[in-house]
Amino acid sequence: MTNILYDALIAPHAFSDRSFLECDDGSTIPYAEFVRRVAQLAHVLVNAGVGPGDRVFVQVPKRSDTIALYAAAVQAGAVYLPVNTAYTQAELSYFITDASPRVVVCDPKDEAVLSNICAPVGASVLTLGSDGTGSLIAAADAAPDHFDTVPRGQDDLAALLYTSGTTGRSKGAMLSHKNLLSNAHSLTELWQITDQDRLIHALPIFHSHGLFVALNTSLLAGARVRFMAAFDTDDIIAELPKSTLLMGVPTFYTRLLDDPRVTQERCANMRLFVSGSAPLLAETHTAFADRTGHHILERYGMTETNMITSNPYDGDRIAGTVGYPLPGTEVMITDPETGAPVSPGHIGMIEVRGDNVFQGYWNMPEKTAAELRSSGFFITGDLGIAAEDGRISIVGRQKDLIISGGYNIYPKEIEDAINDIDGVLESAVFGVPHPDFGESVLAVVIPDPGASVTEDAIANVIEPKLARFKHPRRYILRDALPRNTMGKVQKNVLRTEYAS
Ligand code: MCA
Ligand code: AMP
Repeated sequence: MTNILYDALIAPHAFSDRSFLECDDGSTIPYAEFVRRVAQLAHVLVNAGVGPGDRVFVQVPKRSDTIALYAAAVQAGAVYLPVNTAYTQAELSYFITDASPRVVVCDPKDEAVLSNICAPVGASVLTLGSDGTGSLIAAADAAPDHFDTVPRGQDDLAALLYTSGTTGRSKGAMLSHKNLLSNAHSLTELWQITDQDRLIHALPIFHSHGLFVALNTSLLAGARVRFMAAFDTDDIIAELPKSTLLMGVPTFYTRLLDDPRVTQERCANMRLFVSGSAPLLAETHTAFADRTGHHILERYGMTETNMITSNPYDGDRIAGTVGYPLPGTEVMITDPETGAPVSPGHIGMIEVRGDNVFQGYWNMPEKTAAELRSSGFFITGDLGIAAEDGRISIVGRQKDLIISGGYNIYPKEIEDAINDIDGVLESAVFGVPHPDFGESVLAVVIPDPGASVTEDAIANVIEPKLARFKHPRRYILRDALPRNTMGKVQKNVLRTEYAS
C-alpha cells in the first residue's frame, strides 16, 4: 500500500532542484530540500510516539517548517490538526481535550501553558517559534533526512480541522487522503496551475484556504510559492510583477483596490486572481476588473467539503455567482424543510456530494448524522440558487454565522460566553457590514432586572475566553431583544437597526 497524498504531493519532488518556497528573508527552499526536511520532521514525530492515525496538534507561526510539518504528519501516517494562532488558552483546552493528540507543537512562549493542558491527555509538547527555533527544530536538524513513508489508504484521515458550530461547540471535520487529493487535482486542472506558476501566498495556513487550496495545488503542480508570513499590501504589490497567481479572501482585494499602485501594468504578469471564504461584492469584482483588466475568479467551499464550485477559468466569471460544481462534485439545491430538490431558479439549501466531502465530525456521530445524509449529500447551511445551466449563486445562510475577513464566527459561542456573566439575562450577537472585513461583530446585551452590568465589564470577561477576531466591537445594553410572535429573536431587525 502507498500513502496517496504523500506520493502525489511530496514524493515526486525528491530530486527536484526547482524553487518551492521563497520566503520573506530572501531565502529560497528548493523542492528536494523541502522533501528532506519533511523526512526529518517525520522522524521527530515518530520519535515522540506518533503512530498511524494519531493527531498532531499544531498552533505555530507561519513558517516554511510549518508546511514541512504538515507534510511530515502525512508521511508519518498521522492526522494533521492545525489551529488558529489567535485562539486563547480556554479555546485550546477544549480542542486538545476533544482531539487527544499524541503531540502538540506550539510557540515556545506558550509551552508552559500548553504543557499544563496536555498533561491530562498525555500529549508531548514540542516547539516552533516565529524565529524558526524551538525543540521541534533542534530535533529535526539532528534527524536523518530519509524516512520510510507510512502507508495510508484513500479513506484514512490526513487532517482534522475544527470548525465552529451553530450549537456553540466546535466540531472537528475529518478529512481523508482522498478528500484532499481529489480536490487538489480538480482545482489544479481547472485553474491550469503548472510549474510555470508563482503563487503569492499571504493567507494563514491553519485553514483549508491557505493550506489545502493554495498549497496542495502548488505542490501537485510543482509551482513556486512566494511565502509571506502575513498579509501586507506593500509586499503583495511588490510581488505582483514577478508572480502569476494570488489566492485571497475578499478583504485582500478591497485593500489592494484602496492602493493606486495596483494597475493594469503592475498586474500584467499575473494570470489569475482567486477569491473565496466569504462573499466577494459584485462592486469589488467590477472595480478590480476596471482597474487591472483581471476578472477575479470566485469559488465557494467549506472546511467539511473542501472546494465545491468555481467560476470557470475559460468562460464568464460572473460577479455575485460562485460558478459551477467542480468535476466529480455534485451540487443539489433542496427545500430546507423537506430535503426535496427544488427547480432551477428557486432558492434552497446547497447540498454537496463527492470525493471532496469529509468523513464526518470527530467524536460527534449525532452531528454527522444530522448534516451528512446517508446518500452522501452534505447539508452546507448555505442558501443558493442554481441557474438552468447549473451555475450556482449563494443568496444567504440558514446557519447563524458571521464571516469577518474570511474568519468564521458563530454567534452562539459568543452569546453563551456573554450569557454566563453574572448580571446578564441574555444576548444576541450578529454581523453588520464592515468596509474592510465584510462583516463585523456586535452584541446586544440584556442585563438581569436591577443588575448593573457595563460594556467594559463584559469586554473584560470575554477578552481571555475568545480569540480576538471573535470579540464584538461593541456591547450594546438594552432592555429587551426584538422577538417575533413565536418568541424567536429577530436578528435581522438588529442588523438593520445597527447597520450603520
Ligand atoms: C485580524 N483581526 C480581525 C481579523 N483579522 N478582526 C476581525 N476579523 C478578522 N478577519 C483583528 C486582530 O485581532 C487585530 O485586532 C487587528 O484585527 C489587526 O490584526 P492583524 O493580524 O494585523 O490583521 P490583518 O493582518 O490586517 O488581518 C486581516 C486579514 C486576516 C489579512 C484579512 O484576517 C486574514 O488573513 N484572513 C483570512 C482568513 C482565512 O484564511 N480564511 C479562510 C477560512 P486588535 O488590533 O484589536 O488586537 S477557510 C474557509 O473559509 C473555507 C474553506 C473557504 O471557502 O476558503
Ligand atoms: P468554513 O466553515 O470556514 O469552512 O467556511 C465555510 C463557509 O464560508 C461556507 O459555508 C460559506 O458560508 C462561506 N463561503 C466560502 N466561500 C464563499 C463564497 N465564495 N461566497 C460566499 N460565502 C462563501
